[in-house]
Amino acid sequence: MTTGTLITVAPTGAESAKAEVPALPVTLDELLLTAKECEALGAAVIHVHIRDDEVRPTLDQGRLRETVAALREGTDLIVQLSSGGAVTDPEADRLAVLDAVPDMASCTMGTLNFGDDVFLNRWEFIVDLHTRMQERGIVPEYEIFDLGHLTALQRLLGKYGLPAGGHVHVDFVMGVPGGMPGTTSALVAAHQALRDLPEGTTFSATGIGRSTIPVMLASLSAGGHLRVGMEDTVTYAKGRPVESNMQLVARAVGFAQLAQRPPLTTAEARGLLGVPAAGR
Ligand code: KMH
Ligand code: ZN
Repeated sequence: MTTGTLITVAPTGAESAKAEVPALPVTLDELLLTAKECEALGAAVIHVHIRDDEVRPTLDQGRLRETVAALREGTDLIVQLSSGGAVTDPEADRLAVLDAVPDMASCTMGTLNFGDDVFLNRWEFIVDLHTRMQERGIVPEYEIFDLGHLTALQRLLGKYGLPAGGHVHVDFVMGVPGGMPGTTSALVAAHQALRDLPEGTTFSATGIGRSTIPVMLASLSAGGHLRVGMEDTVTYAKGRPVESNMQLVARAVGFAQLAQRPPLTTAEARGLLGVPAAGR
């Protein structure tokens, strides 16, 4: 059954430098303002990476807790912390992200080349993330950068059971150099592979860079949801840098409305994903 559209905003990421992308929200105040404005436009989930005082990516525990608290206080958004961090982050720090007890956390389902780097996600590490999230009632979003990651997810769920909340939600991150391409045919292949996962599994998709729009259109037409934001997209159109995350969310909302699948409210999104109501 086709539903409304879950819109996730990923406003910052760990890859872009503030010096090169001045509109990137990097302070807590900037993140909070972005979060409020994106929620007002139709976003229901925020996928969060944070920066330190030198605007480098950080997984500092105090800052993560402060960020979760501020987003909960200032918005109704579902707060999803990245456990992926930056490619240089050690596993222990990535696991410790869960100590900040967000509503959701990302869980990448395998290792891949990531441009010139390697994004390392060993099987035992994935199992640790999944089982600790089960114990703490944190709902995972499984990040799928390649088709084999869905096979790994099937294995994970078969051996260790369903995630907290009982619902499986994946995000196809497409167009990373080293992962699946951001094309309609790759999205259709990934969508078809979901048949091997529990019934009712939902998916979002995000296309990096110039694959943003093709992936958005393909996802909507396949019944999928959308993740947009400056983590993945810093050029709005040829020769036009993105001015703000709000610009990207507004475009996604417009596409969703054209598809007659308007944005889900935050309450509807909690229902879909199995995330407890705000203020638990
Ligand atoms: N920054 C990438 C290496 C996630 O947030 O879980 C990993 C990433 C995935 O962004
Ligand atoms: Zn991320």
